[in-house]
Amino acid sequence: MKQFLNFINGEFVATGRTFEKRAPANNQVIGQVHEAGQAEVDAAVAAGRAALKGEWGRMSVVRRAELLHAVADEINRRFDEFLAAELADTGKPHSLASHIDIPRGAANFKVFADIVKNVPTESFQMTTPDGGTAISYAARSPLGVIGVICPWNLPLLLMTWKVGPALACGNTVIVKPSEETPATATLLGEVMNAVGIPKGVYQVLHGFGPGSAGEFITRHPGINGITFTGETRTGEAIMAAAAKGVRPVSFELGGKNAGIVFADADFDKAVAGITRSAFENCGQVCLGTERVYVQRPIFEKFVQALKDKAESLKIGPSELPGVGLGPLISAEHKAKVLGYYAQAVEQGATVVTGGGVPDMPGEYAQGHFVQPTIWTGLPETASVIREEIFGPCCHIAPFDTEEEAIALANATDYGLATTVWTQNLGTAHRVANAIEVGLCWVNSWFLRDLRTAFGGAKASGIGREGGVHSLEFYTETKNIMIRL
Ligand code: NAD
Ligand code: 6OD
Repeated sequence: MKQFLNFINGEFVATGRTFEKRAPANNQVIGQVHEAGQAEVDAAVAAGRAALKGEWGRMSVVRRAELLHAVADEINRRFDEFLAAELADTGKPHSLASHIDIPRGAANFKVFADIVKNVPTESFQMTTPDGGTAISYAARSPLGVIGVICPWNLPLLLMTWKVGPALACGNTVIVKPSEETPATATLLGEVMNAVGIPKGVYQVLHGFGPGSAGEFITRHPGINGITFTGETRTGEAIMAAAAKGVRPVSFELGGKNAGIVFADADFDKAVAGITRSAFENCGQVCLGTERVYVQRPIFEKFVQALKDKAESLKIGPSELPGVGLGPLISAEHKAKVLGYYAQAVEQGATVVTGGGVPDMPGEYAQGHFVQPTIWTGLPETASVIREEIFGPCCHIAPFDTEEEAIALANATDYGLATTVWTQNLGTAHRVANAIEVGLCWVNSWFLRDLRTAFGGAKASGIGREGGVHSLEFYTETKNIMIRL
């Protein structure tokens, strides 16, 4: 049985307190995860602080960047191992993990190493009150030991999206992967040792949130900042923990994202785009579209086309050729999603397609598969329109005017992402500017340029990461003024 150990100060550490990791596709136990407690958190924080004072703290940015390139190269060299680990943990389709999760997991190190190496800081010259001259310049230093608390939906990608810039800026990190997906963060420990990242720079502690590693990390006074991706409610708990000591937080939280399709959109591209945004990764993408608004002249045709697409998705385990929809992550999450499927019916939805559990052969009958599901006919107050489900489902409603579409999209506490489909440039710009989100895609979805700002408005997050924006969180900027 695979053992998922903690990675502390360059060593793999067993604790003897274990919990099971089960495969989403068949619910079989695939490993034992060693839960970290307060003692392991204390040890990791001490090692992280020592590394800041050692070779890592003295290292030039050029050398750090070289090492991070080596990390990316080593992930790519061991691509198949990372892929196998991610597939075993998540059950997602092979094509998805091999094209998105693992390549981005490696790229996150190279991109931020290059950004940090090449981005200048500001400098000003001024005349002093007595007619002299003073110059100011900004100097960046690392924040310190960063707690990186991660979700399970894109485990390697979302973890390295934070670890890459944190290390590029000279910090040390303590990663708490989701209890559902311990594998790739652990494997990355081997990579760090192999390429010569000093001990204590990258560390991994396994466990849960409250009363476990997550809470112990976020409460620890030796943690200088916390970067978190996960549910908004969890963010509230972490923010309360971070308040003690006034530690900064960077939060990427939940969403209830709208897709808006205008009648003038390229119809086939819009259908393909919303198929991805509603069903990719079995709907377990924070940027996913669970509310779709379609302009009335094409409403019926669009609903039929999306139904056809949903019904053509092949459901199955990672390795099934052509699979488009894998399982949900866990039995608990399956119960939550099916609970929403039931509520939609109770609240009067027309179920266009899906709404239940597919017939799966053999061992996969025990897996966490659900049908891709489309509803129409619900009032905007319905729970499946208001609350984040994080499953392969969406409600489609018609709209008449641009103003109505904007108002519908904005009528939520969340503000993460929107995808807008139109061929009218004016409509695209007006709508994109009026939507209250951190990310607006036009005629596209989840298209990424890592130099750009990424994050959520309203209850979907605090702060922005990506490009130079990551530097704002992962460094302290000091202004140095010199009177000449
Ligand atoms: P979650 O909030 O349940 O858990 C995330 C992590 O937080 C896990 O590692 C968990 O163990 C830990 N945790 C839980 N309680 C904690 C506490 N009190 N203190 C410290 N750590 C704690 O989220 P999840 O179910 O893993 O992920 C799904 C959620 O993440 C969805 O809401 C989704 O929208 C969101 N998400 C957002 C983004 C984004 O970029 N905005 C990206 C991916 C996922
Ligand atoms: O692409 C990224 O950098 C990113 N943070 C994606 C988030 C996806 C949410 O599920």
